[in-house]
Amino acid sequence: MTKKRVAIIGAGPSGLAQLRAFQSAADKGEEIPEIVCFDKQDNWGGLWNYTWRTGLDENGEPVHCSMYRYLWSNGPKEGLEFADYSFEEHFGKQIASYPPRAVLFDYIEGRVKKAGVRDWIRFNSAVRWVNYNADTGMFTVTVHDHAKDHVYSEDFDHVICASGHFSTPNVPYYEGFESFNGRLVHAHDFRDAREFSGKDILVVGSSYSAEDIGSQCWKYGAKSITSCYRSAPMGFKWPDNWEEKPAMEKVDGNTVYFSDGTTRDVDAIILCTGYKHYFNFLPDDLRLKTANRLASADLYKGVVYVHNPKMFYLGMQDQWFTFNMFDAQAWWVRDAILGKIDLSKVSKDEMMADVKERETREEADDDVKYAIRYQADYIEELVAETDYPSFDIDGACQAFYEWKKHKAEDIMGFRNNRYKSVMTGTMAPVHHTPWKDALDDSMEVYLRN
Ligand code: FAD
Ligand code: NA7
Repeated sequence: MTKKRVAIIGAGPSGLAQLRAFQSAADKGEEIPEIVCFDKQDNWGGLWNYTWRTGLDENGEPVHCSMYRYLWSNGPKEGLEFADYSFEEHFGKQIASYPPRAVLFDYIEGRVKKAGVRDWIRFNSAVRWVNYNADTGMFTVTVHDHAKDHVYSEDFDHVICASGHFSTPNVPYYEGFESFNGRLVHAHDFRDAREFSGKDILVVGSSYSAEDIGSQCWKYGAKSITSCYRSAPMGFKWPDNWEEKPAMEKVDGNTVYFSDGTTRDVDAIILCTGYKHYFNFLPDDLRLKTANRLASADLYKGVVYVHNPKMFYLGMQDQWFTFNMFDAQAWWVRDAILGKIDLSKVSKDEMMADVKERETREEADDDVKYAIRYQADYIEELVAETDYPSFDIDGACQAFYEWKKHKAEDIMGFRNNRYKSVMTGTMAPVHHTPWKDALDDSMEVYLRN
């Protein structure tokens, strides 16, 4: 019998979790399918693979990266640690709790280097289209190999979409944008905070990007930061040169008008207005359409596409937990593909009921602690059904609760705190330099504790 073939779209943290999941089964002597992972970038790591480029990449593909220089983890690393590969195993010692991007990239890469799965990935390979043929029960995946400038198609028994959902920017229009006399950019294209040193900037939005990009610009010398919200303020105790305003109404020249009747003159507007789930390589019958939420639409167990259960999605939820949640999902999807979890016994109605139940439970409370616990329960549920090493998820929740408290206490100082690893039980060291003074965030400097 010929081996099953599985296509994975994306070699970011989710796709890499899937490769590691299959490799760990193979390591235990299990028969695994042929795995082919496609990534349009020339390296792995997904969003963590930093590039200075914006707009189109060297191949003419939309640049995937939404990360920027000087980005440090926005949550404690103790909440995202892999259960099968600790920070201590990777770095040979415990490290401080909010690593810069390069340090987390190194950690992500360390596990898959050790697993030896790089050969399973075809880089510079943009998936152009996926088609499901009901007669053969196979997917045809069409790929542009940019290295050879060759477009080809191959058939697969399963497709796992791990292409991320924080890359295609949601860009609203406000009156006067076309004649704004400064720099107008979406967070996706923000790269270097030093560009805004000495400038008056406006960040639009009240979520992670607004908070962090505003904070970056503050750290690297912006003259003033104004942030404005559509629904609710972030409400942190901001530094003196940061003011939070209600919704922006329009722009005239360099003057921004807010809904409370006030105005502000700014040099730059940074739209931190979120991202779209965008899959231009998927037809209607396979394409996930969901809001950015914890209970993603149309995904049984958060991973199986209810309209075609041979197709899976990883990491499509809004995220408190990241790397270990992707792992929990990847191990579960692996076992569904290996037949250890029998999806043929689950009807479409049962799958839809599962999705509905998750949505209702998410909507039952809008408290932050509830949301963190909700996602922790989800991870626990999946981990219990596979051999992914179970870990102290309650402990990880505690780290997140403390993180929230630390942010409320000191938004420019929360990254100076430390937490205990739930994988190894070791307390992180205090970082040698307060975040606001740590202008050089290279891996070498960060690890000099
Ligand atoms: P991605 O990392 O987006 O990877 C998707 C991969 O799919 C990419 O490599 C891309 O090239 C590939 N791809 C896409 N389309 C195609 C195609 N058509 N063909 C072939 N390949 C394709 N999480 C944290 O835990 N801590 C943080 O501090 C943190 N900070 C963040 C900051 C920013 C600015 C953003 C945007 C996100 C942040 N995240 C953070 C969340 C982030 O979503 C996850 O950490 C993680 O990167 C998600 O992994 P993923 O593999 O699902 O998606
Ligand atoms: P999010 O978390 O999706 O937040 C988007 C923000 O943008 C949110 O405050 C929205 O306000 C706001 N928004 C969206 N559309 C508009 C318009 N039209 N006008 C004004 N404001 C708008 O995206 P982020 O980029 O902050 O975070 C994404 C990931 O990156 C996150 O997981 C982090 O790990 C890093 P709303 O509250 O909906 O009114």
